[in-house]
Amino acid sequence: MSDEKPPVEICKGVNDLDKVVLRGLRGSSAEVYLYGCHVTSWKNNHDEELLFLSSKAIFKPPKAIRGGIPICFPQFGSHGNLEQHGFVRNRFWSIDSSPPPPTVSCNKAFVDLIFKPSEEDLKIWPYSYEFRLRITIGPGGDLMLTSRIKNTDGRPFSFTFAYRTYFSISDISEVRIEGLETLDYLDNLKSRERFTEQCDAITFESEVDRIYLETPTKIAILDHEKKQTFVLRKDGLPDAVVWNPWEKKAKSMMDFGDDEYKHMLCVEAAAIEKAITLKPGEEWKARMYLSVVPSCYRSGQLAPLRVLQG
Ligand code: TA6
Repeated sequence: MSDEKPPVEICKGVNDLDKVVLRGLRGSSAEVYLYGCHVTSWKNNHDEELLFLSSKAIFKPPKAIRGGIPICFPQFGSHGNLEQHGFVRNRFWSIDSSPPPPTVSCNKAFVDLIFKPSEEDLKIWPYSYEFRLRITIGPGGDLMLTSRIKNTDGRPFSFTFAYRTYFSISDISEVRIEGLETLDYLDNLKSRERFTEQCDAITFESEVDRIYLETPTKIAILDHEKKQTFVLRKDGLPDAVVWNPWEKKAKSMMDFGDDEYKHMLCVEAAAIEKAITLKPGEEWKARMYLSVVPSCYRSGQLAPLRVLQG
């Protein structure tokens, strides 16, 4: 009896919440909770964790899980009359019984989850829709999230959206982001005032909370100490949010350790500046593709640039 584990396994997680474990071919894996359709773990072929999950994360409604990849819909942030970041991140999703046809080859492990608003949700946001999310782990360990939102209502509706990925990093003072240089951004620390990025790479020495506008489809997060680069590719998501709460804000969050800001960085594929509007019957699709590559960085030689141009 081989003790090989199945590529897709539904099991119990923290607080007995249902989760799905996806296993790649060479040891990589990912875990998704049905609560919030929340990816809480992504590990490489050496079983090393690539996503940050707070040691104080709360796995209990109505709190969203602190870390991993929370999904923001139908509202990003507090700009609108809904709760911060919308509500699908603190709702229970279900396994999709009629998923879209699999476009993925057989050597990929994937799961399809679906969310449809309840009567209670319709009182908060009065539109009907079907939100399908496919999470796939590739043979090489890449992680892909594909969202399909279909307007099943008789009226058009508009929304904003984000995959709020918390990357696990060695030390916040040792990382830099490439691909956002010269872009305009809205600074959430300055009532969304608009600025232009002057630096040729983004580094961190204080709280950062910015929405970069109309970014390239590829962004690199270089971790010198770990000698690795996260490559974030995105389709249908023009913006990118960069967030690190730093010391003071970290202390104000009860589900976040005081020093944990040193080991996480949020880089979020998003559609914020221009809300997405869907007419009745229309479907919107957005994809985020995460991979991690070894990177050697010697001063003056932006080896990882090859990653962005590759
Ligand atoms: O994505 C960055 C951000 O919008 C920050 O403004 C900060 O508030 C963060 O989200 C966390 O939000 P949360 O509601 O999860 O505490």
